Amino acid sequence: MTGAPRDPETAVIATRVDRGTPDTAEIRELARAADYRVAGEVTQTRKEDPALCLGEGKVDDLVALVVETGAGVVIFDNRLGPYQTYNLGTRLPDGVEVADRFRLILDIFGQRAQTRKAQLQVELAELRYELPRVEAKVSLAKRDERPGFMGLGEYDESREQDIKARISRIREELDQIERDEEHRRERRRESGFDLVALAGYTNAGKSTLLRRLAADLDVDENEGLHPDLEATAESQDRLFTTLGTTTRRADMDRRDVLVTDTVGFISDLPHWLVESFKSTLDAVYRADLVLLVVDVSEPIDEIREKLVTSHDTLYERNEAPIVTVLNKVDKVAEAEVEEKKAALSALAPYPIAVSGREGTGVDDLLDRIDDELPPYERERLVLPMTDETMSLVSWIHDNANVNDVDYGEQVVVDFEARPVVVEKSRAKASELPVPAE
Ligand SMILES: Nc1nc2c(ncn2[C@@H]2O[C@H](COP(=O)(O)OP(=O)(O)OP(=O)(O)O)[C@@H](O)[C@H]2O)c(=O)[nH]1
Ligand SMILES: [Mg+2]
Repeated sequence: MTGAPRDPETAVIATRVDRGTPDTAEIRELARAADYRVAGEVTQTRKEDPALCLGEGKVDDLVALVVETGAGVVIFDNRLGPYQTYNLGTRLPDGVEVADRFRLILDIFGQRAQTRKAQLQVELAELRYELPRVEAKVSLAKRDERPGFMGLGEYDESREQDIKARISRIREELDQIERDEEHRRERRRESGFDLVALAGYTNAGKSTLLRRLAADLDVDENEGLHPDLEATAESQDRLFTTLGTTTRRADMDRRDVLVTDTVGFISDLPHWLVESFKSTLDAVYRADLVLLVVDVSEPIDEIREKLVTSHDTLYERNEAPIVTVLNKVDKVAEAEVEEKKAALSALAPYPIAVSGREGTGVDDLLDRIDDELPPYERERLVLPMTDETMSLVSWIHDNANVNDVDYGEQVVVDFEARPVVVEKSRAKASELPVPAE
């Protein structure tokens, strides 16, 4: 058989469903996100073949298509077992790679991981993907009583140990990063910030909305408090544009709010993959408020399904209130938005409809953020006039909304702030030296 010369960046898609019509839209988008050119697809509706996933005849079609197009990789939308991957590899021309949906997602994450944390999470996910595959090989070698058969058994056994050791080292490092980040969140709250997180499926428009909500980047003179502030939050019409977390300050007069953008969800994510990204999702789990962003231009069934999955992921750990944001209203007629709101009312009561791209509804969203966050407390402190008093007054200016300061024999500060800030100001006030009579 002769065909096109093999190109490692050209992919052929394969999808099998138990029943119904296979839909390859999402897997094509994923392939595109990993920078593959999709040259063709084979699809099949039948129950899974244990050896090859697809049926024999379909695999022949697949091989022919690969030869014809010169594809260097076959991407299955299904999850492939280790043996299926191996068997398919033996059918395909030499050097053609076989990837499944999860392998592809890991590749995309690997390409996008820039921070140490993101890289560790990707490596953890890869090792967790590989571990059961190696374990399967080891147990097979043992069952066959052929340890060391073709040199495989022993190598795999030590590989299994290496993977386990590496997993526990990565976990330790990620735990440390999580502790540092938790500490940073506490410091931010103590300095008067409310923490809001954007969550939702990939491509819903989270990063676009973040830019819309964000004020300038000049957050704070406090060195080191905001090392994750970024000038850009990239948006692209592509799955998984954002992998790390980006934090920016919201443009609000009433409060100091930091908004964090996070990695998007996707359907069918296996548990181990979600777990590997837990520390990224901590920004969501530990926020004071979550904005769950959905693309309102999608079909209602898809929106519903995405909301259900998002709620499952969030409610497991989340205590903060969730506000559903229906984004991309510029793409649909107003009547359709109303219809969809009504249809979703059980899942998403009182959603806010916005266009992150055009800015529609963003003021309503800011009002809603203000309403949902815990109310500010009002306080009036009477301070002795000492040298240290001025530094406390300026601290209060930095961390609260000051209504009035009265300088007389004593200093009277009237302000509103987050409860933690009020508490801290009281503590600081009680530490002020009492002036000598
Ligand atoms: N028409 C329209 N397009 C939008 C709107 N908001 C975002 N988009 C587009 O939708 C695509 C995805 O937007 P992003 O902001 O990158 O989405 P995201 O949720 O951050 O995606 P990930 O980072 O992959 O999780 C981009 O092409 C945006 O320009 C909107 O309000 N209206
Ligand atoms: Mg993004």
